[in-house]
Amino acid sequence: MVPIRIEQVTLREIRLPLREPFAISSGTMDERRILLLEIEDGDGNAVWSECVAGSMPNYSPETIDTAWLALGEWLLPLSLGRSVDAPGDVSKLFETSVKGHQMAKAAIEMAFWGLAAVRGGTSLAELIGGTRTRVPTGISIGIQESPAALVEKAIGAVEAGYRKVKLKIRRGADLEYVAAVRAALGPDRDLAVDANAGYEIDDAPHLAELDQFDLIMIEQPLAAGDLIRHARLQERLRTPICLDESITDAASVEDMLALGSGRIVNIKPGRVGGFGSSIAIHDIAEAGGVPVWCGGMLESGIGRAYNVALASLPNFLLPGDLSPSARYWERDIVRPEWIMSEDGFVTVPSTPGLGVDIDLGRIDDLTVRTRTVAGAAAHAGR
Ligand code: OSB
Ligand code: MG
Repeated sequence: MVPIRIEQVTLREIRLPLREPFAISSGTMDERRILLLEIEDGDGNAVWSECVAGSMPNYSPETIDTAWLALGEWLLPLSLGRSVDAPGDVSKLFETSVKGHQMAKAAIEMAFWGLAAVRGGTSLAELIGGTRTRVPTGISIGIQESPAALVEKAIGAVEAGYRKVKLKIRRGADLEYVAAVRAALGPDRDLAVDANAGYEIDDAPHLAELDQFDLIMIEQPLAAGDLIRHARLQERLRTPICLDESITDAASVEDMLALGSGRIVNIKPGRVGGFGSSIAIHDIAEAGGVPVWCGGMLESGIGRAYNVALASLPNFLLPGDLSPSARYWERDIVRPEWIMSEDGFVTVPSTPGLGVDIDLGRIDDLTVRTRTVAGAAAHAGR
C-alpha cells in the first residue's frame, strides 16, 4: 500500500437539534454538538470524519471541548505531515505521548481509513474486509416519563421494522417499564436494556429481577472500571451482560473474557480509539466465542458511514444501534440520508470512500466554530 500523509485538517463544531430529547441514566441531550474533521492529503483527496464525544462528560470523561483541545494541541501536530504505511499504524503516532482521549484519537484514525478507501477507490467496508451487504438495525429508546409512553415508542419501533429494541433504564425507571414493554411486544421480540453505569453491585438482587423478562442483554449495569464487580454480577444473572463503557481497547476485552465480566461486547469505534482497535476487539471476542455489535453515539450521517462499514464484519452478530437519519434529525448532513428497509436493515455502501456525499451547505449553516491546522504550521516552532 502507498503510504498516506495528511497535510491539512479543519475542525468544525456544528449544532444539530435532535428531533426528540434523548435521556440516559446520567443525563439528557436535546441537541447534538458534533465535532467534524475535514482531512486532506497532499494529492487532492479529502475525507470527513466525526468525533463522537458529547457535550458533557456523563458517558465518558471526554467531551467535545476536550477533544477540540486534544486534537488541535497534541494529536494533529503528531499526525500532520507524517507518512504512515497503513491506517492500522496511525495509533502508533500517539501512543507514547498522549494517554486516553480515545474519541479524539479515533476521529483522526478513522479518517485515515476513510482516506485509504478514497485513494484506493474501494468502499470502507471492502477495505476492512466486511462481508455483509446489509446490516440489521436496532433502536435505542431513551428514558420516557411513564411506562405507557415507553410502550408507545417501542411499538412504533417494531412497526418501523427494527430488529432489536433497547430501552434505557435507570434506578426508579426500570422493572415496571421493562415489564410493560415485554407485555406489549410479546415474548419473541429481541429486547435489551442499557443502564449506562447507573447501578452498583449492591443492586444485584434488584437487577436479577430483570431475568424474568428474557432480555437478550443488559448493557453496562455498573461503572466502566468495574470489571471484577461485573463478573460477580454476571454470576448472579441469567441475562447476559454486554459491556459498552468498560471496553476502551483490546486489553479491556481480554480482561473481560478472563474475568467473565460479560458475554457480549458493544463496539463503538469512537470509544476504543478507531477502526484498528475495533477490529482487534472484534477478533479477540470472536476467538473467545463472544458476539459483538456496533453501538451508536447519536452520530450524524458521517459517523454513521464508519459504523455501518464496521458492522459489516463477520462477528457483528447482533443488530447495531444504526438507526436511519430520520430517527435523529430533521435533515442529516449527508446525501443520500441513511435509510432503513421495512425489515430493519441498512445497506452497506459499495461505492468508493464513505459511500455518502457531504452536504457542505448544510454543514456551513450549522457551523459555530472552525480551526484549520496545516502540516507546516503544526511543525512550526517545535
Ligand atoms: O450507551 O449506547 C449508549 C447514546 C449516547 C450515549 C450513550 C449511548 C447512546 C445510545 C445511542 O444508546 C444509540 C444510537 O446512536 O442510536
Ligand atoms: Mg450503551
